[in-house]
Amino acid sequence: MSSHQILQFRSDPFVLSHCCPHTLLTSSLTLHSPLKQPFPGLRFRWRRSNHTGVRNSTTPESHGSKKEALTSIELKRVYPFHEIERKWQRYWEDNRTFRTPDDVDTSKPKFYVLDMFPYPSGAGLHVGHPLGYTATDILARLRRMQGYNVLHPMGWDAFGLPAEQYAIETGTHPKTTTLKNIDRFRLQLKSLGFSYDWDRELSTTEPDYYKWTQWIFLQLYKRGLAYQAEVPVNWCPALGTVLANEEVVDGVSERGGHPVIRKPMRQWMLKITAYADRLLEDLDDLEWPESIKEMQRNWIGRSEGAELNFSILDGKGQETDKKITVYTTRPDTLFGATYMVVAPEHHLLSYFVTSDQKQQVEEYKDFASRKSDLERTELQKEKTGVFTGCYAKNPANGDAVPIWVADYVLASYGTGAIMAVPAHDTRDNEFALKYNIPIKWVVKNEAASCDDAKQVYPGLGMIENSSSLETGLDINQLSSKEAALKVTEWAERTGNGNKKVNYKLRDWLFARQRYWGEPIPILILDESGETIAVSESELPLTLPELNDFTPTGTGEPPLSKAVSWVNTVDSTTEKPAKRETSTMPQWAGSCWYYLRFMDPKNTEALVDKEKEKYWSPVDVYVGGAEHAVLHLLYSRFWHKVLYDIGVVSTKEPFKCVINQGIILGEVQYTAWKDQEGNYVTADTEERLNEHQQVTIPEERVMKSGDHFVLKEEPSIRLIPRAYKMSKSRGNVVNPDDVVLEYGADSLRLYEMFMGPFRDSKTWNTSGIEGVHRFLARTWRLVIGLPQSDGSFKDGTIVTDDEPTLEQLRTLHKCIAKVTEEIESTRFNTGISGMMEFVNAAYKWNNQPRGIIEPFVLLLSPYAPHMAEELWSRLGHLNSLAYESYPKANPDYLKNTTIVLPVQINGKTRGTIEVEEGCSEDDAFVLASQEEKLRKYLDGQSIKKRIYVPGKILNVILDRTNVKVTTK
Ligand code: ANZ
Repeated sequence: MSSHQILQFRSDPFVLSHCCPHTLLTSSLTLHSPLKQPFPGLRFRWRRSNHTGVRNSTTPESHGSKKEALTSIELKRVYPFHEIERKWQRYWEDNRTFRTPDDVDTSKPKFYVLDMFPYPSGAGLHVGHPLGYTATDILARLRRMQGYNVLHPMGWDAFGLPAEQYAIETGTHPKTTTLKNIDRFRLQLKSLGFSYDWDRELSTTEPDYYKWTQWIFLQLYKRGLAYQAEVPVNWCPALGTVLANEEVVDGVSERGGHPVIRKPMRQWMLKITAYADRLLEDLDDLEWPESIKEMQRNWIGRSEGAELNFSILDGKGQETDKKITVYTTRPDTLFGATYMVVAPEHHLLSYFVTSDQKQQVEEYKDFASRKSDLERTELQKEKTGVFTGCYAKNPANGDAVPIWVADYVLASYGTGAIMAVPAHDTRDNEFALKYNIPIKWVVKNEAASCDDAKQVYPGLGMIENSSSLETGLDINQLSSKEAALKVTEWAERTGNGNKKVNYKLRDWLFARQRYWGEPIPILILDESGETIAVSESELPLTLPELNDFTPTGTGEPPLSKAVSWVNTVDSTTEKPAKRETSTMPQWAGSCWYYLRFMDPKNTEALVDKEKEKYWSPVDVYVGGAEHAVLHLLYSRFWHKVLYDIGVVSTKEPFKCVINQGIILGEVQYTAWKDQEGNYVTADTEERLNEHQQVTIPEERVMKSGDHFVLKEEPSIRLIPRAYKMSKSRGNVVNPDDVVLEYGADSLRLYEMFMGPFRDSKTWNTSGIEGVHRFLARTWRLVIGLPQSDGSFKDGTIVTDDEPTLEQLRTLHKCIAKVTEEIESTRFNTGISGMMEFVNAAYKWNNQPRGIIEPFVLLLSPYAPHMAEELWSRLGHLNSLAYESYPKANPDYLKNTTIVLPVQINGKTRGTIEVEEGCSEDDAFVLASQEEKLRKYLDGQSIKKRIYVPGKILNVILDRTNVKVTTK
């Protein structure tokens, strides 16, 4: 059979239809080589749908994008994903296929792969969710088939603000909203075929779960790691409530636009700072992206420096016994401190502010209370401040320096006061120039000198202008480093200060004035005001039912309205007490859920010790980069506390963390039109903003060089841009629509095929069509072509023939590639490997079982529904979920062609490229077809052939007899 005949036999009408949609139904016998039509890039224009291809932020122009619906026959011809997917989802559910038993055989290796569990929002899943979930699902399915015990659970991070806000607006209880949203999320996730063990599903809002969140809080409390302190909160007088940071936009409440001020309130805090060093050190051994580790390091923000004391001077310039302590990382610049700044909230401010300046200072404090810490420290913002009228003594030289109050100094960092060195600190420099404060250079280096008093040099260098006869301190000519050491030693010796390590990390504000959160299990005794822990045996302390979630107006949390719940007695002393009415922040439940998944039904302990020992740590944890800092830091903190008290056996919870990239909306092409309605090209026109923007559909766009232009008017350049998906932009892609139109396997495959897993990428409907087509081709490769009514026959066209060497090589190369790519989380190139296999297989004249079955197994982690269906049609009675994952045989992976010298009558006349192990006959046929050798062989008769496989072919001609023909 010639290769052409093979192509005819295997020719696939559906490949052809992509390039020629109009011939879809009539051209099924047209002959094209499938190889000439690789999968990507081609599109089913006739299938473009409204749901998945919406792009209309500005005025959309529709032009010739007529959409035709698929007939039911056409739909069937593609492949029956609607039937298959539902069928297998039901099968998995009925058989609890992915259940991880409680009593796994612990002699087997384990693999715990976890998604950052979602907040079940009212909007349902977006296409960003399945990106991470598909990746973890592929890993879970792979490891199951490789013989691991796999833990792959899913749950809900369901406490939080939106449900409560919705409750305030509509009166629907947050629990009702939450359960409804969870049901929807669960349904959506199941429709995507993820292999979660649904028996382990949990929600942070269930008392059985938050009992243990409360238990952990009590362990923290007992160890002095949970305490109360006065801390500033966002207080909105008009709404009478405390607001979360995300509810405050530019100093006003998001709801209603009312002014918000910072007001100190008694709050529960967690002492995460006690773990700062361990949180920092243990980062080093984690297999996390370097960028996340760096973000965590910066957040913890360890810095080394000194605390130095400046005595406050009285009105006559005499030293008082009160001192302001500053924190500095640059003790070497002490002689350059020409003023001091205290934060508006500094505890000594009211003590030393002079009566002349009092009013100005009070007004300034009020002004600063309206800003968040973030706004206050923004570098670009103009610095503001007020002189307090008071001076302090620079301990190094006895100079009197003015004390200012300014909000660029935060009360919450260091000591809330600084020595300002305007020659060497940028912020101080800006401030000093604005308020005419002297600037004194004390550090120089080759690149910077003090010629220009307005210049600032923040680097290190050689110290100058830094000696005092009065104090005897002299650091001139020392390097910054030596000087810093000397100043610190001097300060310690003379009682003027001490060495100090500081952290940016603050203790964690752990209370919210909200209803929809875990109650904090603390009682306040009526008599003494003393706080005591609710007894562990009384947990869970359940949220009382409440119908009115509106703020109390006093700043008291909504729970204070549950009077009969609030008023209680301490069970041990029988003394009357009130319950704490603040609730925990949303972070609480997500801090430890990965532990509960190991043992979700345990009523005696948070997690059984043996189970924890087996499953810990999480091997792969996948989620969005937005959780790179806080969630991971808080979990690590709780985990370390649990480690210290013997609940967990590992120091760190997550061995490997991967952040998936963001999916941006489909690229939108923008053109501009002038008043007359003529297009204006985007590159030359400067005043584009004055023109009307129009969005151009993709079919009217073409690429010209590096640019995109209007097809009908190529001189008009367009601007392509991908935006974050948002309702207002109208570019949100709903996964449900994609599943309906292309099936879950196509969505899974597409999200994996879009690009490298960790990169941001843009949605592209024609991309789904590409992978959908690949799946359809795979289906027909195994099942055969559809019948005239569009349906497919039962069974497969697979044969029991022995696979050829070429088939085995193709398969094993595919196995090696796909396995390697999944293991390295390069899911996109794994798919390319499978596409190459299918392309190659289309050229064969048979599809042996020994080749197709392993391929179906390879495909299954990516497209599990189709793979299960093929597997069952191949005659298997059970799910393939626990079949052995194919292993590549290295014998078939070797580079298989060699260059063989060919001699004619003992003289080397040329070479041929042959497969290793090529037979003598095949080698001879190749030689006789080779251009150079043909002239020696054509028309000759052969006396003898000497063939040494892999080494040489020698053809001895019979000069008397002319017989060979190569035609
Ligand atoms: C004098 C000085 C001279 C400083 C100089 C810097 C450069 P990090 O590294 O982030 O820890 N600082 C101290 N407490 C502050 C507060 N509560 N609010 C705002 N700024 C504060 O930064 C430490 C430096 O930040 C300290 O060192 C202090 O300014 C300032 F050439 O002291 B430095």
